Amino acid sequence: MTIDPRLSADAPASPLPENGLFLADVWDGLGARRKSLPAKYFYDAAGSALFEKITVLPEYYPTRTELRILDERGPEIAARLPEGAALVEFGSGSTVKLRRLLRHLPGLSAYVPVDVSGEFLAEQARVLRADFPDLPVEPVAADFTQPFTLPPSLSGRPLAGFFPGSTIGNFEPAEAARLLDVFGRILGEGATLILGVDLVKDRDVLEAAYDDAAGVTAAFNLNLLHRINRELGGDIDPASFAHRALFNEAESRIEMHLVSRVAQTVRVAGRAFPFAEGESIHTENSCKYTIESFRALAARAGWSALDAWTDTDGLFSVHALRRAG
Ligand code: AVJ
Repeated sequence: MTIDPRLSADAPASPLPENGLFLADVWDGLGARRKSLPAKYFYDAAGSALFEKITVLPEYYPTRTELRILDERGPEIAARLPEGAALVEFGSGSTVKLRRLLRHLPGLSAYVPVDVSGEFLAEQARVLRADFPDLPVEPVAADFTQPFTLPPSLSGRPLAGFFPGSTIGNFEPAEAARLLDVFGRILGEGATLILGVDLVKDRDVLEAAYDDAAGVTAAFNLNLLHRINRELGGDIDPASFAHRALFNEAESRIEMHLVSRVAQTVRVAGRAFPFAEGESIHTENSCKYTIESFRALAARAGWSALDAWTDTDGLFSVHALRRAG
C-alpha cells in the first residue's frame, strides 16, 4: 500500500496531476520561448517531504504564522460562520489547519473535503471520523479549479468554504479571481469563505523565505528536474541548474526559477531542449497581497470583505469573505 505524501503534516492544497499530462506539460513548458513548468508538479513524494521541511524552516514564516492566527483568532473566525454550517475545504491537503478551526466550531453540521485523489480523501475521512465521531465527513473527489456539485445531503444548510495555506498565491491574479468565482458558484449566495493570503513585505524577508540558508527550497525546486528524469526518462543534470528566488515587485510575486549554469541541450522522452547559459525555467509564482489589494481581487470575483486577521508583524492574513446575494 502506498501512503499519499499529502497525508503528512502540512501538505499544500494542490491537486495531484493526472499522469499522462505530465509529459505534455513538460514538453510544452520547456518548448516555449520563455521556459516554464507548472508548480503543481512539485508535489510528488520527494517534493511533498521537502515541502514539509520548508514549513518548519526559520526563514519560511507563512505556515507557522497562519497556524498562529487560526489558533489565536479562532473564536472570532468561528463567529463568522453561521450555526449549523457545512464547511467545504478546497484541496484538503492535510487536516492540520482544519483541526485548528474545528476546536472553535462545535456547531458545524458537516465537513466536506474536496480533493482530486479519491484514495487520499478516503484515508483522510477515516482519520477525521475517528477523531471527531460526531462530525459527518462527506468527501467529494473533484478538481476544485472546475465547478463541481456538492452532495445533495447539504442542501438547505448554510455553506462556508476554507482555503488555507495561501495556495491562492500560486494563481496569477486573473486566475485567482476566476477561482474565487468558481468557489462562489459552488457555495452559492450568502456563503462565507475563510482563506489564508500571504502579505507583501520587505524583499529580504520574502526572498529569504524562498531561498533558505539550509538549501531546502533549492532542493524542492530542483526536485522537479529529478522528477522529470525519474518519471519521463529525462537526461537532465540537476547540478547544471541553479535555484533562484526573486521578488518581482511590479507583479507583487515571488518567482522561483531554475537557471541553466551552462549552454546545454537536455532531452526528455526523445525531445531535445536547448538552453543558453543563464536561461531560466520559471517554476513558480507566489503572489503577495496587501489586505486591500486582496479585497479588491475578491470583490471582482463577487465576494465582499467581512473581516481580516493578521499576526502582530503583519506577515500573513486570514480573510473572511461573504458571497454577494
Ligand atoms: C504551498 C504555494 C503556499 O508559495 O509559499 C514554498 C509553495 N514554494 N516554498 C508558497 C512554496 C516554495 C508555497 N505554497
